[in-house]
Amino acid sequence: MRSTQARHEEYFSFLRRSFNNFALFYVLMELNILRMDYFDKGDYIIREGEEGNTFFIIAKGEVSVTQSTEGCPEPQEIKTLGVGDYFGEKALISEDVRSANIVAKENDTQCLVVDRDNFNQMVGTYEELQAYLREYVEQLSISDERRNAV
Ligand code: WNU
Repeated sequence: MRSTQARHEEYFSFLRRSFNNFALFYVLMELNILRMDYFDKGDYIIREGEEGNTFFIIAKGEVSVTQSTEGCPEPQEIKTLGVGDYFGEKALISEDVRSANIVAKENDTQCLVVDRDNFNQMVGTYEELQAYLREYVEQLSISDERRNAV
């Protein structure tokens, strides 16, 4: 029996190979399952506290993840994400408002965008992917508490 980890790696490697496949990419764009959004340096892709119905995959550029924490007048940078990284899953999975800011770090940052319905369909197909994301999102909530996010 293959480990869950090994199967996740298979899914992700499948996804990576698929996104290199121009035909599939084209079909997903044509079917409006995927769209590309463009941002300039300093643009807010996500704002904490707002409602959100979209999931993002970075196709070009870098973004900064920032969050308001107790006792700090400005949101603090908690990490940066680059090409192939994704974000925005937490609001969809925990049915909550956005829990951090996502800010473009470069001009012409490009993100593939998937809406809630397509995200649920995508994730719902793979029970293990769903379990994996739920677990990950719980970890994010724990690290939010540790840094006293407001
Ligand atoms: C963090 N705390 C919170 C990141 C991306 C994907 C995964 C980490 Cl699986 P949202 C804001 C988004 C949130 C996450 C992202 O920011 N995020 C974090 C944290 O420590 N959010 N609360 N680190 S990068 C990241 C894991 O995607 O989803 O819809 O919007 O709340």
